[in-house]
Amino acid sequence: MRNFRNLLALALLVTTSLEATAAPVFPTRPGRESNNANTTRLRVLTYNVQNLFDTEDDPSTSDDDFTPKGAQVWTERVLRDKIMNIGRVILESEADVVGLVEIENEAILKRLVSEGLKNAFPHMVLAATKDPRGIRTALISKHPIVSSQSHAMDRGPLNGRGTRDILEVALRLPNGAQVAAFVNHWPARSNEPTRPAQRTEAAKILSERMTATLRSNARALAVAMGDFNDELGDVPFERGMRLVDKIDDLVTGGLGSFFALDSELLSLKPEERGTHYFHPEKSWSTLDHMLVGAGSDAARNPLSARIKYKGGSIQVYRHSLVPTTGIPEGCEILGARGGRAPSNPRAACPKGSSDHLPVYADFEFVR
Ligand SMILES: [Ca+2]
Repeated sequence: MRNFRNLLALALLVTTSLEATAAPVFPTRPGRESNNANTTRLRVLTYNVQNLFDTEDDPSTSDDDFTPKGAQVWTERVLRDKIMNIGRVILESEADVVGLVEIENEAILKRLVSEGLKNAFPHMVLAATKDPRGIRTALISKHPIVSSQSHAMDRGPLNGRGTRDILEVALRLPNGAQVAAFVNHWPARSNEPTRPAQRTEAAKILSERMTATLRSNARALAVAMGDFNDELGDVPFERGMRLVDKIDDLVTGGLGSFFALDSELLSLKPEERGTHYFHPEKSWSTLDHMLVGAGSDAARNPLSARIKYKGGSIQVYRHSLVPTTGIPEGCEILGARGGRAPSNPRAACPKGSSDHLPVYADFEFVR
């Protein structure tokens, strides 16, 4: 039954994902999940898993590098290592909900869950995408998914850009608390002068969608995560969203204001709070974030949301596969920029996971 429901959830999203559905994100009927004494903590992890492609050529996308004969010599052996290593990172993190970035398709998401994660995450959903390489955002969860929407990023400066949808997922926790999770992968940094404007538009879309969900669900907590390809002080966050300095400021900021949990890490050195290392400049960037917003009831009285952020819990997760250099490594062949050695392209990838570090934060149920 559980597998059938997963398939149904995926099928529903795949068939409806090209346009956001008009259905309410949260149905009004209360959940029937029983309370579980072990689930008072909700750990949310966001992870750009860097090019989780299968080994098959999809003729409709530019995935050709990631085939056994492609530039990345993407063999089953390499892929198997990558799946198991990403699974190990996620399992060791003890996360309950994971926002994933750079997932090629439904089949590879299912392999990650069944092989890498030993089916510990029975609920999953995948966004639509207009990315030329076909990569998508996704979410996996130990808690039931109530509904999901895939928000196209195709207006203003994003029109014709061909980027990843924002995935919105409604989750219901055992105490009935409602969480709306938004998984993002904004356009990459590059020298193209229009990129900041594209990401500012992405920020506006995210802000609007979070606000709309919180307006209709005053008791919900909204959590946005993913790879935003911007630092918190960058223009897209400054102009595209209304961020407050402290979580308590959400009360006065009200609906439409958001707090970046990783603001709590800004006093750390770049190498301590960085999530991605840019080899050409030998510098760290913090591109992966977690933002929260609260419905109007929760803003007036944060306890009414029945779930709240555990202050100080956010951290960049330095998992057991990170080398002693502190710089995370994936399974790509990148030459001087790390990864697999080009001299032996068919070799396995025993330590590779991703060039991004994951970030997690804890929330507490209020019973
Ligand atoms: Ca493929």
